[in-house]
Amino acid sequence: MNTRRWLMVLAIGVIMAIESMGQAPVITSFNGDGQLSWTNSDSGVVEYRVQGSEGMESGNWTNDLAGIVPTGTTMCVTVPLPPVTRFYRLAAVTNLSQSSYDYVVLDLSGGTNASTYPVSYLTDVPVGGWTDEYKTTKMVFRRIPADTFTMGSPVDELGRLFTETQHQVTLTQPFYMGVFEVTQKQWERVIGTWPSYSTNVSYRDTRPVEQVSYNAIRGASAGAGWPANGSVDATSFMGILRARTGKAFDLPTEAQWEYAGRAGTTTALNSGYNLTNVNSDAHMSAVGRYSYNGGAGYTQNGDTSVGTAKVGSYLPNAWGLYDIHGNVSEWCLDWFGATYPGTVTDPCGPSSSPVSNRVRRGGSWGYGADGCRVAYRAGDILGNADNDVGFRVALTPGQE
Ligand SMILES: [Ca+2]
Repeated sequence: MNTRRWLMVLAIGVIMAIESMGQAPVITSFNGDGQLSWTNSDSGVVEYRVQGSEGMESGNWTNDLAGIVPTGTTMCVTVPLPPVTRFYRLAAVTNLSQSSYDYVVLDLSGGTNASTYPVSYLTDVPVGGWTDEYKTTKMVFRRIPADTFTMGSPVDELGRLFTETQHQVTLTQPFYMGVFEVTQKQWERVIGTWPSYSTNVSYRDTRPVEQVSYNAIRGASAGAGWPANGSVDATSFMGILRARTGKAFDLPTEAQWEYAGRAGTTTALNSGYNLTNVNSDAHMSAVGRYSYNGGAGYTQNGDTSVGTAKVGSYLPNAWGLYDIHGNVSEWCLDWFGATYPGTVTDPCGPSSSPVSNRVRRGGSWGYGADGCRVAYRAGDILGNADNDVGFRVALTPGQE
């Protein structure tokens, strides 16, 4: 399909110049903040992305502005503003399947009264990066490729526990993992409550939600069925997300969590470093909030220099995931077992736990460096809602 619609942006305003063929969508608005949007009403399978150029005649449209949108969805991207004169177009994409998108974005802005949470797709981090919008009224997920990796820690890793036996794990399906821990504002948009210990209203929106139990996230009835099934209670956080998106959002399995958290690394920290101290460690200080870079000073009404940090405040891993180490410890789907099985494919944890412990991973603001290692494992009782435990959301295609 040779279809193009042009949008020319000048310092004096916006002119839409159209070269029209077929049924391509039109760029419908361009506001003062550089927000360019359109709705793809094409009834076919063609998808579109925004491309920009310094000159309409140059033929150089390599600056992809990262907005692919399937049929029937409204897309909005941020583009550079004048005084630079730029031209934008929608380019048809005919050979990308949905699984090729690098990011999924959920729009939670409708809040608790919304009947749907729109889902859109991005091929890259937006121009300007992940603004607070993506930590409050939206939620963003990164595509994680399928592969085989070594789970657990080597016997000589400083701070290691006996529960971290190394073994080969194969994940046969790519999945999407939350770029950030779920924040207090995101929880409020879905559930309508502010359950967290850190209550300072000037900072709470972009802090991770805590004091949320596994039962509150997935439900104590149907949601207790993992690994026999992936059901959740309709009134739980995941139940509401599923009802409003039609997609089977859930916690990650413990293997998905560690694989995504490592992003290819085999060291204690996903920055490629091992610890030199089990308590205060300079490399740990760079990748997450823990006891020795502000965590220990927590107070209920403190700002983000103590207790939990604003999500995304420290260095991400190679796949762009933030706060794998520290901030809040993160619930995973699986029952906690002190030992790992051998070589496994798509593991989903033990079939039960004698003490009703589900896995939580990554350590928190209350831990030393050894408890924030990517291989570190802990378990917690289903109904516990500790002030250093939160979660991030995952989506595994095929489980929808
Ligand atoms: Ca964390």
